[in-house]
Amino acid sequence: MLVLLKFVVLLLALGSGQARQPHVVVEDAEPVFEPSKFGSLWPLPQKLKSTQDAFKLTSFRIVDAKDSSAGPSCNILQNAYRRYYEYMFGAGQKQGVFKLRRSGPSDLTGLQVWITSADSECDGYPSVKSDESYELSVIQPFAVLKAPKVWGALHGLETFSQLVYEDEYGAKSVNATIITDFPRFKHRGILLDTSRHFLPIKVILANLETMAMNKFNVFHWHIVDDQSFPYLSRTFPQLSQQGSYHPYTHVYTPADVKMVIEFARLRGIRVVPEFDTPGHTQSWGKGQPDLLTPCYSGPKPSGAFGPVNPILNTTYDFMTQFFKEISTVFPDGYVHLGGDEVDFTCWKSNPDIQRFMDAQGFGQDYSKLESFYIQKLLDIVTTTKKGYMIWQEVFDNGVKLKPDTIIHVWKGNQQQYQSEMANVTSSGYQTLLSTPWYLNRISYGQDWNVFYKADPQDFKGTEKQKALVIGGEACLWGEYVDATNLTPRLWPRASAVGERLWSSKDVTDINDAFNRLSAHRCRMVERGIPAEPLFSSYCQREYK
Ligand code: CP6
Repeated sequence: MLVLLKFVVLLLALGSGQARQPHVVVEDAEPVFEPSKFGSLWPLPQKLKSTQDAFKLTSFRIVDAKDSSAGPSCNILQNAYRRYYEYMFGAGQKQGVFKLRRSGPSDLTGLQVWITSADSECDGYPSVKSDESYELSVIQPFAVLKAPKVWGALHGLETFSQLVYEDEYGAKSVNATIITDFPRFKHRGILLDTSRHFLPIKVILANLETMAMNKFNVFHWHIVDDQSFPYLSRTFPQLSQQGSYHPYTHVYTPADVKMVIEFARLRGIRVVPEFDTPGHTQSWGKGQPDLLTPCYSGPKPSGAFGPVNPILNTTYDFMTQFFKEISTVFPDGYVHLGGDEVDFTCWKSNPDIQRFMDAQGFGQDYSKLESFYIQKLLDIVTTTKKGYMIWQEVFDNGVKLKPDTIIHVWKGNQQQYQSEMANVTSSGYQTLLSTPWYLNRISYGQDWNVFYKADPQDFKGTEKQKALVIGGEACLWGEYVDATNLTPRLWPRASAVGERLWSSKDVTDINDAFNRLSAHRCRMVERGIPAEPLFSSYCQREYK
C-alpha cells in the first residue's frame, strides 16, 4: 500500500516536472504583505509582484543554471550557495521531516542561478561601476535568479532567503514572487573606526556578513587615527610597532588585511581604506620621527606635535612610499585620504612654518598651507593610479581636485549639509553623504526613523546635480565602541540607511518600514547577529 502511494506521488511529481508550466500565474497586482510571510524583505526591492500561492521547499538545492557563464569554479557563487543554504535550512533549523518528503505538485525543488553576461566577474573585485542588478522569479517547479554579474546574484540570493518562511506546520515555504531589483545608489557604505578601539578581525568579518544581509557594498575602513596605528605596514613596520596599542595583539597584519578583503569580495563588498592626514595623525609620529610638526611654546619646542609637517621634502618622500604600498595592498580603485579637522594652532606656533608661509605668500591663511599639503598628496596618490575620496573640508578650502574625486559630506545641520551637497555638485564633483548617519550618536528612543527619513538627494539642485550623488555611508566612530558593543549599536540602525540607499526614493512608509525592519532584525538575530530591538517586541527564535 505504502509502495503504491509512493509510486503515485512520484508519477505526479514527474508529471508536473514534464509540463514545465507554472502552476501559478503571478497577478499584476499591488503586493500584499503579511508580517510573517514575505513582509520581511529588507531593503525593499525596486519592483515586486507576488501572490498568496505558497510553495514548499522540498529537497531544495541551489544550482548553476545550465546556460550560466559562471560554473562550479566560481567560488563567489559556490561559497554563497553554501552560505544561503545554511541560513535557510542550516544548523538549528529542524526540517528533517520535510527533507524526506518527496516533492509534490505545489513544491519548489530548487533555485537556478543564471549569470547572463559573458564575463561573470567572478574572479574580480566589486567596483563603483559594478552591475548589482538581478531578477528573481519564484514559480514552479524551480525558482530562477538571473543576473548579468555575480554581484547581482549575491543580492538576489539574499532576497530569496528573505522570502523563505515557515508555514503553520513548520515547513519551509515561499510564495510565488517576481522581483526586478537594482540599487538606487552605487555607493552604500559603513565606516568603522579601528583606531580609537582595536576591533578584532572576527568583529570586522561579522560586520561584513551583516552588511551583505542589508545590501551594503562598501566597507570604509578608518583604520588609523590619532589614538592608534594598528595597520602593519611592510615598508614602515615601526608605524604600528610604536603607534599601535600593542605591537603584536592590536595590529592588522598583511594576512589579516588580505582576509578582510577576500571575505568582503565574496560578499560583493569593496574595502576602501582611509589614511587620514594631515590632521588626526598623532599615532603616526611615534614610529616616524620628523613626520609631524613640532609645536612651540614661545621660542622653544614644547615637546608636543601637530599635524603632518607640510614644509619638509622628507614628508613627501615618506607619503610616496607609504601610498605606493597602500595601492598594492588594497585592490579597490579608491582610497580615502581624510583631510578633516586640521587644527592650525601648532602650525601657528612654529617659526619654520611661519617663514615658509611668508615665502609662499600665504600670509596668515593656514588653510592655504593645508591646501598646499593636500595638493601634493593628491599628486602622489594619483601616480599610484588610484582615485580618491576626501572629507568635505578639502573641497571647502578650494583645493584643486581631479574631476573624479568624491567629496564626503559629514558636517553641519540639515540645512548646512544640504547646501554643501548643492555646492559640491554644482562644482561638478561626485558626493557621498554621512552627516545624518552618525550612528555613534545615541539617544533614548527610536532614532532609526530619523536615519530612515534623511534623503541624500534632498537639496536644491538640478537633475544633473542630483545624479552626482553616488550614495552615502553610515559612520560608527570608535570613541565609545569596541567589540563588546559594536554590533548592537550598528544594527539594525544602519539597516535604515541601507534601505534609503538601495530602495526606490518613494519607499517612505514608516509603519511598513517598522514592520519589515522588526522582522529583518529578528532574522539577523536568528543568523547569530546580536542586533538590538527597535521597540518592545519578541522574536520567534530569540538570541542565544
Ligand atoms: N575622527 C575623524 C572623528 C571624527 C571625524 N574624523 C568625528 C567628528 C565628529 C563626530 C564623530 C566623529 N572622530 N578622523 C570627522 C570626519 Cl560627532
